[in-house]
Amino acid sequence: MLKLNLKVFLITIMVGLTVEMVAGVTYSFFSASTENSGNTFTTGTWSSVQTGGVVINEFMPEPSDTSAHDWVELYNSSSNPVDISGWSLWDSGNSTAMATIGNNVILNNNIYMVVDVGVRLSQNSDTVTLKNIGRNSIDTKSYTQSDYQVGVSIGRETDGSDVWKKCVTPSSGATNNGAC
Ligand SMILES: [Ca+2]
Repeated sequence: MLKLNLKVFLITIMVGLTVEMVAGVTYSFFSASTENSGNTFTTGTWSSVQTGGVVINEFMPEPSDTSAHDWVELYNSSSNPVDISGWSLWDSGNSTAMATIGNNVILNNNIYMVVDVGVRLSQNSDTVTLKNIGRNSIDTKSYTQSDYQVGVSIGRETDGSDVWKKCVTPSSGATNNGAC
């Protein structure tokens, strides 16, 4: 059973798919061309790349400089790095994403990423949705015209929390704590 698992692991690497390693587990690696017996070696502890924990933390539907682009701040609220390659941001009523994250992008825990989403967020009401590479919704936040104000962002009161506020002091790429 162990050998079978290792073969699957090696095949997975060969076809270039992401391999998820679990924190606290020691892995052994082998040459793909040899049967392995008695030649194991061990590594240290690996941190795990998860698929959850990233949230929409803050967004700006209309910057003070009205010629500037709207933006969405993502925040990894989990305690692990998250692979966000191919994830995308959407607004309502459009069949194309506002922005798509490129390949090989890992968002470390407690880190922010600000995404330029063009000029897509409505001045009336809209919904910002974060989807993973499989186009499954990871997080979504709607706002109404009463939430909309030029130069004022909409953000979580504290990073990752469930309380949303209008942020008169936008904090793109930095903590919302004390700013929203
Ligand atoms: Ca912020």
